[in-house]
Amino acid sequence: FALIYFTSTAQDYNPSDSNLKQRDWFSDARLGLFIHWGPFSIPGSGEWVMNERKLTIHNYTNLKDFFNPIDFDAAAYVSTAKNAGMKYITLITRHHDGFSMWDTKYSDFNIMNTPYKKDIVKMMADECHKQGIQLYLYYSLLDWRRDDYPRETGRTGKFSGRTGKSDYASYLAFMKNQLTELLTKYGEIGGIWFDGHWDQTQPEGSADRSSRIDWKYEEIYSLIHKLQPQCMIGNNHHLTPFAGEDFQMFERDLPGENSSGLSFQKASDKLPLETCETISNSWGYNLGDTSYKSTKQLVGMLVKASSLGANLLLNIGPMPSGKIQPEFQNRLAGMGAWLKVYGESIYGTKAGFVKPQTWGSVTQKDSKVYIHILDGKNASVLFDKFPFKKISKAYLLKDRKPVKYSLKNSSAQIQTNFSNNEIDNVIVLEVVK
Ligand code: FHN
Repeated sequence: FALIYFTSTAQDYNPSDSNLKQRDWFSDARLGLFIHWGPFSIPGSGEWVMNERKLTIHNYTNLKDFFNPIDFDAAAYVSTAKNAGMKYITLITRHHDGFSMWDTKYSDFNIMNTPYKKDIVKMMADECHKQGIQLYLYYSLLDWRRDDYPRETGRTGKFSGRTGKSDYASYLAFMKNQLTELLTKYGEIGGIWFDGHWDQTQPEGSADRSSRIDWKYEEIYSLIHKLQPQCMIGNNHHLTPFAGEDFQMFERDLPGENSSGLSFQKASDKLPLETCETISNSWGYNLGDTSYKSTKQLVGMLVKASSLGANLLLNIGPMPSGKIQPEFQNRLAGMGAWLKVYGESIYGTKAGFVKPQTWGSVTQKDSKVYIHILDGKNASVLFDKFPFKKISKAYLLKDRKPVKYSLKNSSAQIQTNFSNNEIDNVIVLEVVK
């Protein structure tokens, strides 16, 4: 007789109840704060500065001796996020430059070896738990400094200065050790946000989008789910979600669009969705980038993402000192003020019955349909396949002023001739299914 052993792998992953609950929570949350910050902020040229300026490992490593963010205030970060109407924070713990923002035993290139000497992940985790906001952790799979990371390019050139032989088994053990620290020392973590998979994807343009290495995700993912079953896993690989993942993200793109040229994946109809965007054009602090989006544009992004059933993870790149620049503060405050009035049409909503239109977008919750008029030029909007039997009421969300409408033979027309400067005129339709 034979004994059959079942091992739990990512392939046969069954999310725990706590994980399903976390997914539901996440889907309702709709807005989060992405924070790209670390010693890479010092030169003020974005988080890719090491790569773009072809800095040697030796010279780049010197940055840790200058990282002393005396103005960093975790409590202020968390309250800034909360006041912006954000429900979670996704913090860079280690970007592609390999710097660890926490007290890790597994790399010397970490925050405790800077003049600052304080564990930023701990300060943020403590404050998030205190103020009741969820913490997600960004972790780069790609590393520009470590010898064992399997990348041959630049190994001998000026840029890298890497000397040893790549050794994925060793690199994987390192990542597992670090992830274990992150998931055992900082309380409950909402999710892990992986990035950098694309570094190993076959060259652009090739029909084969597979990876040059086997990342052994089943080992990484099952470790995470074993340590914290509720912890959601997302991977910014720009592909269809892999087994073991709990949410799907789209970088600088709405689900189903590929305007950035990065998002080849179809939107999942099973997993929660998230799209990430920047306020200026940069992720990390960039002195030269003043292309700030307006509050109206940012609200428009949030509305559009919500209308497709996705969260918006909106990024700030704090200054090297730890200060959040006023241009970001100002827009975050603007979004918070807008959400105070209109939050009902965003939080806890589902995708609308139509895709975003030139005039705006639609979100839905129970028997309410929210028509977001982001561009009020049209006198009315027409839905020729309106999927509800009846409209029992139509009014402005802001002040409940009635709005004119008609519904005949599944064709609904809603009057939208607004001559105001609202960021978004939100019309509520109370409908019968
Ligand atoms: O290379 C990174 C980039 O620096 C940034 O972290 C973004 C965020 O989505 N992800 C990568 C590019 O895909």
